[in-house]
Amino acid sequence: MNNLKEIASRFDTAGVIVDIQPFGNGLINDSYRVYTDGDTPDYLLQRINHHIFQDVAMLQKNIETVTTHIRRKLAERGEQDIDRKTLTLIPVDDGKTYYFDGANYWRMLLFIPRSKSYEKVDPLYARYAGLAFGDFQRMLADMPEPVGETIPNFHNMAFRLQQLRDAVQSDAVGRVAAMRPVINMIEYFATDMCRAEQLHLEGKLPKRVCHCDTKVNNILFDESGDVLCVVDLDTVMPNYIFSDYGDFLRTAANTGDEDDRNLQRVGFNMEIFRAFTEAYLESARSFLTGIEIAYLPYAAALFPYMQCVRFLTDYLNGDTYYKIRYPEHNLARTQAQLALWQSVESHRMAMTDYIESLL
Ligand code: GN1
Ligand code: MG
Repeated sequence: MNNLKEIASRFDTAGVIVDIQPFGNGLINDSYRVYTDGDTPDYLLQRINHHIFQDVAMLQKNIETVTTHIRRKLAERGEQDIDRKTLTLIPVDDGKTYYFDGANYWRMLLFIPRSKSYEKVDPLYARYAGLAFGDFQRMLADMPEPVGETIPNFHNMAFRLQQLRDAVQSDAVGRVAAMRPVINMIEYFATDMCRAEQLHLEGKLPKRVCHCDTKVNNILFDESGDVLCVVDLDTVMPNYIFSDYGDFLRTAANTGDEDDRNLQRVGFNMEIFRAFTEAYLESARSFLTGIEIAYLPYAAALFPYMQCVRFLTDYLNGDTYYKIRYPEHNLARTQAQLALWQSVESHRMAMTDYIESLL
């Protein structure tokens, strides 16, 4: 706490810090809620994982660009309560929005009061989320400055498969033999699942500025269920809209947990799919192309598949990327995402029919 207090004191905050506590359950960065006394706002202090986000200056610049742009859009709409509808970075003395303590990079955000995030949502909240993502993507469509790729090839399926093949090749911790059936299954569908990259190469699929980490717990809701904002802007970058659509469904429409060890619980909830898709199309249809809409069922399948590949790669590499809570955690995650992917695949036709019925 003392060390954290010392770090927090570098930022231009109001009030007296009375407590600092771990916050949230992200798999990459470490977050702490900074409590202040009296009426002054609380803050969120984050240690940025700079092994993963290697260009911290670019990362922070992106978030500044995005939040400044959204702030202006909200003001133009006459939005009240802007501080709860987008993130606010707190600067350090030198004007930068991050602090390097000699070993780690830190940043500070305003803590958004009276907000809630969820690991699961009902169809009504899925609907609100669908509207919010369409709106978020639309707001980002005319940013004055480009945003950089904070993690190059982040949602490039062909690249993720290459990383898996490299991990299989080196077999760093001797886990490959036991995983052969899963690796073979992944390989069998590899060409199909790289369809987005293929369409892009053919000039048929655009990249747009997307959030790229639309896990359901990255949305803040207010007391009455309305969406306040989408948080965790580290991965905002140009990508296929499939990323935001698919990663939301991967988390919100899973009847089990991302790392469920009881695979009976894992499955794809079509009710959440329908509510989210209907709302997303309501708010994004005006700018989506026919190909983007036609491939939404593919996007729903792509993200559990990609996450399965990423968890498996980390498992084979000896758990160097994601935080784990027990030794076989990445194995459990791999199996749960595999089960989810298979469930999504069994609904592909029904998804396509539903989307056609909306058009
Ligand atoms: C990571 O940071 P967090 O926990 O919201 C990961 C996502 C994965 C997710 C899986 C930078 O997200 O891409 O989908 O874990 N973020 C990064 O839960 O790799
Ligand atoms: Mg997160």
